[in-house]
Amino acid sequence: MSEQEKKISPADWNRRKFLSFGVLGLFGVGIYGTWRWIKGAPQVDGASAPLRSVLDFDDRVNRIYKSDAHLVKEYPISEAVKKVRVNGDDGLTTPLDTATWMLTVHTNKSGADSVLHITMDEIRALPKTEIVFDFKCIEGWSQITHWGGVRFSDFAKKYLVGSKSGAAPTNDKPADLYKYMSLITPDGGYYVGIDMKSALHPQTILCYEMNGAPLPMDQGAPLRLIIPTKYGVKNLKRIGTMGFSDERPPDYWAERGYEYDAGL
Ligand SMILES: Nc1nc2c(c(=O)[nH]1)N[C@H]1C(S)=C(S)[C@@H](COP(=O)(O)O)O[C@H]1N2
Ligand SMILES: [Mo]
Repeated sequence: MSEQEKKISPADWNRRKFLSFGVLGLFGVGIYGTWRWIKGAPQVDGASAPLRSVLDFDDRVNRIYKSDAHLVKEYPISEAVKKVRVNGDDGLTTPLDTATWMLTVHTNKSGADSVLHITMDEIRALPKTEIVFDFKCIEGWSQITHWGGVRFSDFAKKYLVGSKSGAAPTNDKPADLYKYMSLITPDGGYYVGIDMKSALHPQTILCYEMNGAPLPMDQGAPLRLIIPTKYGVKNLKRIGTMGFSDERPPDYWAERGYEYDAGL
């Protein structure tokens, strides 16, 4: 036996055992207590209240650090994949006649519920823009994809929606903007809430083309949202109804425990 290896007396051994098991036990009780606290807390939007406040804190950090000047990286068209993945068909399973489809918009102008019905021809008549970017899904895949349509900001300026007064909406006048836009599929099977600042972001588009061709049905024809500053979940396919409010609109995945803003 070397000098360093001192003998431990049985009493000392017992004391050490008692201490370490005690610490381990307390640690366990602590974890169990925290778990009980999280489980027992009331549910807020599909997550227990303590977890939901962590998710909301995340949203706030994102909002502070990601201004609308922050542009998502774009790629040359040649890098866009030809076989675009189809993910999620909630709200797409009911038959839809794209020829008679119209976009329903609840403008909420001056707080009154006025409704617009806008055809695909009217939407196609607006300035067209294209974007190639890395589309990211929270399930852990991403794809460089190519989309075409009208900037939401151009649409909103043309139809004067998104502001409370009915003036052209702009991020320069936040007091006159509704806080949220809601989008719902025609059958109500999928729905998202988008903060207005992100909706008016220059890369957010109401999309009707993919790879230079009309949007396929399973990708959300006739019109979907493409919002590169957010995860796939917010890129609602097959828009039926659009609305504006200061309250957070119902959101399919936020109700199932995901972060509300889903910002990137
Ligand atoms: N109507 C509708 N839109 C939806 C979904 C859905 O299930 N239904 N899934 C979302 C998710 S999770 C992702 S990742 C993208 C996928 O778009 P893609 O199918 O065009 O790849 O659509 C989003 N929009
Ligand atoms: Mo997704």
